[in-house]
Amino acid sequence: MKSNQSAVTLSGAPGSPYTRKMLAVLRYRRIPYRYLVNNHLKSGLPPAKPALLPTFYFPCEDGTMKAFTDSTPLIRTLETLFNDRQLLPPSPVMGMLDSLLEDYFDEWLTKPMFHYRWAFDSDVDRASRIVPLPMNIQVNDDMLSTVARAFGQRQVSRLHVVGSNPATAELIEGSYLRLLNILEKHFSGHAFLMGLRPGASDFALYGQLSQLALFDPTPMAITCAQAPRVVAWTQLTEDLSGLEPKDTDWIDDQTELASALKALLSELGRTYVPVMLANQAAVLKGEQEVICHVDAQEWRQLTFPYQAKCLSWLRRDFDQLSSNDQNHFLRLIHGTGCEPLFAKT
Ligand SMILES: N[C@@H](CCC(=O)N[C@@H](CS)C(=O)NCC(=O)O)C(=O)O
Repeated sequence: MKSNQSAVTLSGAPGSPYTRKMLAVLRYRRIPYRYLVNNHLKSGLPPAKPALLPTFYFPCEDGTMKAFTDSTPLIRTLETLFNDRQLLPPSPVMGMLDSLLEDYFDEWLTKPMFHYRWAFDSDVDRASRIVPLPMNIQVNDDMLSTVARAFGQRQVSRLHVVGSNPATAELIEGSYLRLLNILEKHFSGHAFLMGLRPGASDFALYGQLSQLALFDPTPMAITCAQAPRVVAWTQLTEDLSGLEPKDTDWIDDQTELASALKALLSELGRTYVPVMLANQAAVLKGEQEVICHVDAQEWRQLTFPYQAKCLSWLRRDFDQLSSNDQNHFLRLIHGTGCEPLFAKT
């Protein structure tokens, strides 16, 4: 693929957290873009395989357009194609931390997001009727009812994919409430997770909160009541085109980190870490189901090969750090429960 001066093209939808993550990245980075709300087929662009939102289209050397998905590598691609206002921290240790937090929001916070949207009647009703609408806003009412019913039923039937069921509901909701408390405290002293300027993790968090804090009625009410700063932060992070970041704005890994992000890392250690490790072990053994314990409670979920890949990417990044940086990073995460992710096996 090659960079050119023309706008980056992507297709996505407002109800897709990963689309919102990438739109916010493009706005912050002042990268011109063309946003197609699911009409890429009309525009003659190739479909992505698997078809995921958002899909980016980049011109290849031979002049054809190629479809790319997955926000995490897409952020890294945009860093190499566009030089200004980069969002990966220059310090390798902070970069590692940013990637770990990004993965937590992408792979764990999506559980509360999907759970709240599809496990409560009021949320199911709103999402079924509104999430599909931007694809064809002029659809007639009869057709809308049919689409809403089919879409809602499909999504509710997929709750198990993120591990949501009556037995895990409390655990998923508890993790969201604790996260809100941690973030509310963090944002009372810091503009972003990565300091006075955002990193990839800030945008991953924003993507999920664009739904949890601003769209779905149950988590929106909880977030507004419990964490007003988190709601305002989500509104602000949607469009950071006016922020003027400086090189000195990154959070200082030597002094600040211990107090600011340790609580967040401990939250990862409590939920995301045991599930990611058990998932990887189950994928390696070819098992269909992950069974592990979170907070001394049983967690069952279909194995998710993609999440095993996410963990291998994090380990690859860790392995590429110098041994000094590895030790520094391990000191930062010491005592949080995140250490087993990077333990030598
Ligand atoms: N890891 C991907 C996840 C993308 C993803 O799961 N997108 C959802 C929409 S938010 C999707 O397209 N799901 C397919 C479906 O619902 O059929 C990323 O970071 O971009």
